[in-house]
Amino acid sequence: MITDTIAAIATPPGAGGIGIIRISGSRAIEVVCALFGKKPRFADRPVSTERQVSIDPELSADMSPPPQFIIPNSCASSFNESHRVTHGYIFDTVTGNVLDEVLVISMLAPRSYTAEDVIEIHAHSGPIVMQAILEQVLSMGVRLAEPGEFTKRAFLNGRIDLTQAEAVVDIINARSANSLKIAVSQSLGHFKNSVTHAREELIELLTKIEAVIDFPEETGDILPADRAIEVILNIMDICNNGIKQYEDAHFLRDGLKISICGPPNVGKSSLMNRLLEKERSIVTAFPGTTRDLIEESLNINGIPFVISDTAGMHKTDDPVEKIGIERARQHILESDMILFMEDVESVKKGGIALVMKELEAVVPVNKKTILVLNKADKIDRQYLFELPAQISSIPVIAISATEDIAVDDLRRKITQIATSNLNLSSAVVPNLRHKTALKKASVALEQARQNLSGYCFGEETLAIDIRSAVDFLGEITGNSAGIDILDQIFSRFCIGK
Ligand SMILES: Nc1nc2c(ncn2[C@@H]2O[C@H](COP(=O)(O)OP(=O)(O)OP(=O)(O)O)[C@@H](O)[C@H]2O)c(=O)[nH]1
Ligand SMILES: [Mg+2]
Repeated sequence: MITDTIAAIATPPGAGGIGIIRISGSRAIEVVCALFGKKPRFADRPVSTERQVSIDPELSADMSPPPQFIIPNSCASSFNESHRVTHGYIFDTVTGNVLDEVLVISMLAPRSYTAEDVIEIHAHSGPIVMQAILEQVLSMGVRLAEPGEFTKRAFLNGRIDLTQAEAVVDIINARSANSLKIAVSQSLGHFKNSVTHAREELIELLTKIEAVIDFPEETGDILPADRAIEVILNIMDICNNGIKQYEDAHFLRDGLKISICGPPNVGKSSLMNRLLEKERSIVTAFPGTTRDLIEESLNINGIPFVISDTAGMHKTDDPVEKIGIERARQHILESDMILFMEDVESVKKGGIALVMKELEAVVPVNKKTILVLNKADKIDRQYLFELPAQISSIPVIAISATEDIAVDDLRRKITQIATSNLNLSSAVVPNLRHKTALKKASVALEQARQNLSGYCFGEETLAIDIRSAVDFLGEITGNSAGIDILDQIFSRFCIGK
């Protein structure tokens, strides 16, 4: 059970309009009461239940009469009302100095982010004032929160499941409108609901199987195999659809890995810079300029990409180039899409079949690929018109990276290919962790199905497989996630979230 009270600055560091200090736990209200005071009033207008504090002479320089303020002793009545905003001042408990004028929002358990009592102090956002207020809070015996600890408490207190906790990070890190849509859908619990429903159906099935094992005489025909197979197949469908949705759409969250590769000096780095709209890669007229992988994130037509410029591939004895070329080869295997580039003049001379041979030597057949013929500005238009738009299922496009010819067409082609299998109607896109668990659940269920079809291994084995599937689905929502999984997920958060 969680007992201590935690606090952290919840807004980014640096100067800004408003900075928020968040406190969560059973002592949150008591702590803010000790630091908070209503509008300072002068001693000549006392209120009976109030206590006196002095104010920093610097702050009170233009105030008269002398620096003696009176603040109410008890603010508990304001803060004990949930979702109420209270205006006032935070004081240094030792000196009595006003630290800042603030708004305090109280959100009482369980109607808060963590499902505990939560206090938010909205102050002026400057590093010194925020730190001073936080130190006051911590001086009251409150612990500084660890990264993601507020969200972890929301999970441990049962307000959200693990998929919703992960969605919080995805919302913060969303790199496009589509990534945000997926993250918000997940935070609203759409993925959780489908996994929870599937898991509950399996638990019901498991209960029946265990009854058959424990009380064989009494249960009779409690478990018709056809009905059990139907349930299992339905849940396998849910798992397999989730896996497919990950394969087709995970790039909307993680960014689609796209790699520009090809022989040296064809203009790979020039295209990289053109797409990024900045001079990121070094461009020279000398072959072999790019030697290492250069990776950058970019957004094309609302789709997030992670694009790489690679070393030109050719036979060489240069040891540094050799390493770069090996990295490029490896990177092609790891990428989701390849832009294989050639100089259109060499294509005109050597024929497109030769280029296709070079391409097939380094790019696996099933990889999404575009053949990009660069330096179109140097070739006659007639030749460009005659170029095929497609060769053996690979789209071909002629562009000029430096003269910005047809680069927009290339952008459109890239996004069209990237989204060709995309179905965002459900907006549920599992992440890699979910996909791995769905795969394991699906394998366990397939074993259970085979068992039921032939009743070859008996009810005990059937129960083991179904229990495994229940546990794998529980890993997704957090019902059966170990400490290591929780640590891994919450370490991705920032302090204050
Ligand atoms: N005329 C013309 N020249 C280009 C075009 N794109 C690139 N170049 C030139 O081709 C040369 C090589 O360009 P890079 O972008 O460095 O080529 P690269 O493929 O990255 O070369 P490596 O890093 O050596 O593999 C430079 O002189 C560029 O200015 C283009 O569209 N038209
Ligand atoms: Mg280069």
